[in-house]
Amino acid sequence: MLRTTSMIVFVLIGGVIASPSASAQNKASMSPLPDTLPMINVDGRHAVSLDGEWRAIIDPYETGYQDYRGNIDHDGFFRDATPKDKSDRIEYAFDTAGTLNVPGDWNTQRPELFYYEGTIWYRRKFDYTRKVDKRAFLYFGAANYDARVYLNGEELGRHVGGFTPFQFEITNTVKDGENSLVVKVDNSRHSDAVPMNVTDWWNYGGLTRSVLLIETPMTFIRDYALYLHPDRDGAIEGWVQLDGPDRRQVVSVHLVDVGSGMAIKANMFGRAKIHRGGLAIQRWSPENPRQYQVWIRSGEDSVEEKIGFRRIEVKGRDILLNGKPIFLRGICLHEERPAGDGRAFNAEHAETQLAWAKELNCNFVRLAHYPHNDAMIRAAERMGLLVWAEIPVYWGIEFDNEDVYANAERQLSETIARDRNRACVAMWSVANETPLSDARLAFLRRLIDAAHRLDPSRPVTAALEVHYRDANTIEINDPLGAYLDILGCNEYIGWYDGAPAKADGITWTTPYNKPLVISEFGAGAKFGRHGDADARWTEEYQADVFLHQTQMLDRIDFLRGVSPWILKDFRSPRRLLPEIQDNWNRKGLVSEKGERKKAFNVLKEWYAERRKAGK
Ligand code: GCB
Repeated sequence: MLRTTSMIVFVLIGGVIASPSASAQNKASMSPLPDTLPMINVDGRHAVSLDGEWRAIIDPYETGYQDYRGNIDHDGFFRDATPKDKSDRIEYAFDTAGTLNVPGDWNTQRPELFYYEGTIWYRRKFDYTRKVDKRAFLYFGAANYDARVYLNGEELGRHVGGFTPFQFEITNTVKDGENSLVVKVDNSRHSDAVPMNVTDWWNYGGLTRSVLLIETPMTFIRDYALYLHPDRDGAIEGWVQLDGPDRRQVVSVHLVDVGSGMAIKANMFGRAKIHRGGLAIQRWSPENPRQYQVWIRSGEDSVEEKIGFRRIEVKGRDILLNGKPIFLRGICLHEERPAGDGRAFNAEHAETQLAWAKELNCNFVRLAHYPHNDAMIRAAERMGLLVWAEIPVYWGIEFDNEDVYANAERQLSETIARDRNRACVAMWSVANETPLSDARLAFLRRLIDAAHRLDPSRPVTAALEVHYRDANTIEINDPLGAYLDILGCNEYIGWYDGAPAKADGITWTTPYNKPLVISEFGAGAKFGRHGDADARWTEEYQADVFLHQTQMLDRIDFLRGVSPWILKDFRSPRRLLPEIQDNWNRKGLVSEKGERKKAFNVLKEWYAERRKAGK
């Protein structure tokens, strides 16, 4: 949440400069949220959904925001305040405007919005009764990309970044009776945004995730972390952070299924440290995705959710899950609905796609290229899939721009804050295919430090680009590798880089003593298009790429995981080839309708063999 850009820059940059760097092997405990970040686990709280039909005014010239000279109109033409005089509202009317569903992208709700990029004003009315002993918050799961929020005509604040949650406290702004909530959402692309103006995915705009009105007691449980002690078996550690006037309250934490509880008094900062040993805890893993019902109570407040407990570490070239080396059999996913177009936003969307991943024999998914919705992460945890979680530092963003850095770090903080209690999240990725430069190295080193500082318990990775040492040797020597815990690398041998058989002669090497995850490889194929294995866009060609690739991957001795590109065909404005692409990136193993292409089975069988061989 930010009220002005300059404020958030100050907060974040100040944090970066003042904080020591940490490493993933560092066993220090995770730090609580800065006050600018939203509360966690909103599903486990007392909330009223504001989802459903919202009135929507499509405003490509931002008439509700700027006057005819292009100046910001501080009277808030579209903010839907009580009319001040008769001349108000001559040229717009929410009451008779069309509607859009929330959550949901606008592009797939009305044909005329399919390619729309710009501003839409959303309005939703709700009734409220103020209570003396309660606080009220508006919580947005995500709005792509730039959101300004107004309640009863008053600006609450602004949030930039399309894939992370934000909240505004409205305890003193909300009124008894009818309230008018207006949100200006602008998905215009900019070269100094994160992501930048060029991406290989659809720029779905709107209130793409749920909106909630959350009530809490005056002092409430804002944030917490609970995790397995890094060295001691059967010990849970963590902390609970209270927010409000009575910070020195007692906090109790119950692990319901093991019948164990603990009660600790919070300190003057509202922080209670948790430690409990001697617990018979089964560790979460893809084979046994065991979760425990956890209740946290303090004063009038209580939250609950299911949490899995596990350990993830990197040792030399191995990734260890609960102390044992694991090979990550993965697949990449975009956040799109499994059938038809549009952004995914609920558990059903998540479960359908993750079931396809399970059918492929996966134990891992790379959630590209931005933080996916909370329902996706929770479904992955329930279903036993480890997650590579990522922020949209993608391609050529402005690495020498301090505001861009602040934006990227804020999105990283918001992601880590929301998901740090998820056992399935195995690593944070800070970048995808970023070109080598000094500015980029400095930017990403800072971001890696920030990830380690915000969450010392998880490894940090990035999807690097391929560099050839000679015609037959790929060497992962990107200087960023020195700062990552896990090396990620995207390569397209057989598609952008030579013919499929080129993979047969390629050797991989690296000076780093670190595990490698091949975070992308793939080839385009239109479902139902058949031909010889050397005919591009056929299912046979794609399957051939997967055959040669998997044979090559078997020869990389420091390979510890793979996530081919990609589970399902996805919308992309960069994919222009008529009759084959038609604005779809066709590298999916299933079509946009869920039909399996031939390569699906190639990968499925290879993963079955790897699983059988225990590697
Ligand atoms: C990549 C990008 C991914 C693209 C993919 C492609 O390397 O990371 O976002 O969609 O290639 O299909 O070209």
